[in-house]
Amino acid sequence: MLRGIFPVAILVLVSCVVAALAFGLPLERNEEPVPVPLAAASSGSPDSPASAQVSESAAPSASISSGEAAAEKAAAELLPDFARETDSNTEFDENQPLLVEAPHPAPPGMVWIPGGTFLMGTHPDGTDSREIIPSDEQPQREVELDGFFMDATEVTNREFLRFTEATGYVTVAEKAPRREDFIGQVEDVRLIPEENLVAGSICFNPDFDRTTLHTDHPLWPYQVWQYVKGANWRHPHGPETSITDLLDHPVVHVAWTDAIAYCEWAGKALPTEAEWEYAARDGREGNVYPWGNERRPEGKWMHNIWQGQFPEENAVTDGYRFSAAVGTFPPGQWGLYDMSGNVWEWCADWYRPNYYSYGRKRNPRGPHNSYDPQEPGLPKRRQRGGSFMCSDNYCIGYRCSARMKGTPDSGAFHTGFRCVVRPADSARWQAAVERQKTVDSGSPEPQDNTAD
Ligand SMILES: [Ca+2]
Ligand SMILES: [Ca+2]
Repeated sequence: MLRGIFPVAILVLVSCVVAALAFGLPLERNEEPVPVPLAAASSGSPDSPASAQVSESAAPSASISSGEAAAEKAAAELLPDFARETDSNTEFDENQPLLVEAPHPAPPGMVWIPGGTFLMGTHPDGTDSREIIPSDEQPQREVELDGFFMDATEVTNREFLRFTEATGYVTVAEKAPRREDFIGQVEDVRLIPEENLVAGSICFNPDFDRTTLHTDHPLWPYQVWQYVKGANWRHPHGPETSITDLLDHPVVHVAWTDAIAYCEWAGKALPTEAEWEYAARDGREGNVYPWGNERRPEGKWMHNIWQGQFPEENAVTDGYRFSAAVGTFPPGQWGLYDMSGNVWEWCADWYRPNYYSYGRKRNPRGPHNSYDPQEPGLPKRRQRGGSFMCSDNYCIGYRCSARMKGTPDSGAFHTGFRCVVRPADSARWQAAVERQKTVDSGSPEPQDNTAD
């Protein structure tokens, strides 16, 4: 049977939205639906350099296709995770002091995030809290991190273009899903019309029927999201749109697996969720936003989000209905831009709502595998920071401590990423740079920063 929140993609594929609504299932009111699986379309795809890493590190990824049994298996794995994580951490010496000073100059486009200790998550009595604190942000806990380099901005279309031109990489959203990819997710895959098995991704539907929108129905968000055939990072709003004028905007419609493929090429990595939150807090503690607790200091918008009542009206008082070019809004003291808003950013970690109750203190890497009680059969990776779609009445993902999740092989028009380089991996980054120099010689791609 169908389980959990069934993604827009699937509803569209089987062309039975009304019937699906009748299944009536769970969607937390404050949860922005990060739609899913075309996901399944590419999981296990052998042509992605990321796929090997995913299957290697994540037993539950196989559970995508096996419905009930997968859910039970995932639930059974909830507790043993603690032992697995503590067994697998050998990449640093706990007796060494935290790495605070940068061991070498920052790679181009990156900034140094000095190591330190911080409080991760939300305390019920803190300024970082809200009326109802999502349970997965608790308990607040002390975390120690060694320093690392982080991209100052979200990865841009210009950077992702350079990657695809060098490697020929094709993203998940650019590949047509296969009927068999949906076994276990759709009751009868034969019901999927052939004409719907086309490549695409998830976008907002600004023309949704406002007369039939009932926000007290748990599945109302699916009325305002749509699967757009031909939408992908090159065509963010559908096949008729392009990135020609968006080269300095964040790349979107990238799945976690796409982000990992980029990282492999760049000799970088996705930040852990702890690294991301620590960096977002910008050396301060207990604040709602990276810059403090005041939404608009001196009346100035500090991030690109949704103003007004979602989904009916976006007042766009920050100047941007969709993404803004990276670096449009002010940076923090560590030089990071858009850690709140603009686009969601993938993190490396698997999702488990109770991870804060048992994760290790120093350099936590997240749980060994995923378990989301809302959708037990679907493994999830973390996303952070909120997007231009986040409003005060819905999602509120632009807080430092807010957590989101998504299946690793799905993207959307408001989701991108940024990378880190940990000093222990500097040689890997340097080697990637040398490889890129070889490929770049003879590349027709226009060079930046040319000053004649
Ligand atoms: Ca905006
Ligand atoms: Ca962001």
